[in-house]
Amino acid sequence: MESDNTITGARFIAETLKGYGVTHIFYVDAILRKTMVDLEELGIRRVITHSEKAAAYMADGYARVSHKAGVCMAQSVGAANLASGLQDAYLGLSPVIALTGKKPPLFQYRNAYQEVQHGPLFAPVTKYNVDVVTPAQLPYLLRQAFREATSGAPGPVHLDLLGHSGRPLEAAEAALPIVIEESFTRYPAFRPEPEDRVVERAAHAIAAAKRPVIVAGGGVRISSAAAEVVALAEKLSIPVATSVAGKGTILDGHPLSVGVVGSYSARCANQMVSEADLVIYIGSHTGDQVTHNWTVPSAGTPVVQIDIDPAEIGRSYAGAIGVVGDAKMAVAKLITALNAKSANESWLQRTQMLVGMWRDEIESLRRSDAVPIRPERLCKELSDALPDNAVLVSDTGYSSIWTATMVHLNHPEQTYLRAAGSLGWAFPAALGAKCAAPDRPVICFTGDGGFWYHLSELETAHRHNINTVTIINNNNGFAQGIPDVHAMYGDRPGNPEELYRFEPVSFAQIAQDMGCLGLRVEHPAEISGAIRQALAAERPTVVEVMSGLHYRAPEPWAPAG
Ligand SMILES: Cc1ncc(C[n+]2csc(CCOP(=O)(O)OP(=O)(O)O)c2C)c(N)n1
Repeated sequence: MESDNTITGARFIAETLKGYGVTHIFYVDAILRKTMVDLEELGIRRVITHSEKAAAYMADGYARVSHKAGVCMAQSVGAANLASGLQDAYLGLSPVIALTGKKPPLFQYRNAYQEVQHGPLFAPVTKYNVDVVTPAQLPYLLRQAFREATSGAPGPVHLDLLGHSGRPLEAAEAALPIVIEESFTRYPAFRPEPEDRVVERAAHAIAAAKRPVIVAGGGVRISSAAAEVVALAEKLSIPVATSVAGKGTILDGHPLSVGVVGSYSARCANQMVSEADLVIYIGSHTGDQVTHNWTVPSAGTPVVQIDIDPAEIGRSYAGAIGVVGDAKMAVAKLITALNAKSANESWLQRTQMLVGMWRDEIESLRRSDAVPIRPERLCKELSDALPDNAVLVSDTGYSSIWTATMVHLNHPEQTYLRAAGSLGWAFPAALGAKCAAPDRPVICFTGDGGFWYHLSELETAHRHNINTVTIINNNNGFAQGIPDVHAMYGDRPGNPEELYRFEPVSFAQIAQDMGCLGLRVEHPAEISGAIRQALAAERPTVVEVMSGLHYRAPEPWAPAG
């Protein structure tokens, strides 16, 4: 599609976003106000949020579910807030395009009101971070923004627009050709295939392994490679662990599934990966969390690593056999290169034994009738009530551990998204996810500490009919750090509770007051009914589940020494 008529910058930006398939943008006024008028005409929803960070998280959740770039915006003074919201997208490899306004050159270096340098704020959280200072740059830099965000390992980009709200660019009239490059309207923009020779080398190592384990990372979701990963596992009877971000690659009930490995993990997954004689990482950054500080597996364990980014190969496990390419294409090629092999029975028995022991250990907790409600029981009820096509969006900390280890995904169409570490991410991200997939049930799982961050977005959800279900594991405080706080006090007198306890507040009541549905659950037997009522409500709903600060999530298993 191409035209070279003279148009306003506003029209150009709006039509380009439309052409790239953007259906919603998330922002805080005042940015591109003239463009907003064109966006309305083109049917793009303009979602004003209550903070720039929430806007970035919404764009992130939108991008993770839509497989398109998410767009967020802020004026000059909002840039720092917006940048802070890109940290999770950067760590989670999510293609978010951030647009900000920046005061013109004659305002620079003379104490301009409300402005610090934006470049350094965005540098650590973007792949691409540039200024747009004249309308003629708009066509090639906006196209480049989509190109950078959606290709290779996806990630956030930032365009700093001339004028504190971008007005000089959007008001200008110029010959601005609108060129939509189809490949970059979604991600992965391209699916590079690995070379035959490296596939053969990896296949040889996999065929020779006696105790192989696959670790599927977030790259499997980015590449939509889950079916291929499971097919590879089944062809050679290889057990599959996942990172938290990779959860959902294989059904939790699959006989080869060993659960989430690393620091937020199922004991059996860490045991299996530790005992492996070959670990096959697929789309995993092999960072501290998925490897439990590089102890699982131990250094020196042979590794095959499939990644789209050559710089990742061997970063943590020296000498890794690298397969560089898109995960879906690479695994498909590996499947072709490998002959089916009869299972190593003793390795499969070991898998079943360790998984069985872990399952037995947690099952009594998942069925607990305790009051206050145990999070494990909440997760079991959530697993049973989760619709086949649900998107489950989890916050970080204990919320990540509870959902990663205790929620069982039973259907291949279910999607699991997790915060890459930012407390409070999940609720706005879930709203963005729902904008991307209005026909899918979107359920957020968060603690009260996480929910406090962006609870004002309940108003946004109500205003835009973004009907998510938010389950709050409400223990009136920050549970995860409690043992450490008490360890720091030791026998010394003082008030450790001041460091983690909040005043009791009814989130269900707050939700009601903001026009949403609020349900409060105090007994385990009521959880299922409340979740089902929330899913049927067709309103933004908060299900506040009264839990306890003293409940501890599973500690990671680590090898001796
Ligand atoms: C931005 C940010 N600040 C601080 C933390 C550290 N942190 C992780 S979990 C947590 C407590 C979360 O409390 P809540 O959401 O209520 O869950 P709970 O532990 O009580 O289940 C904190 C403070 C973080 N991950 N991110």
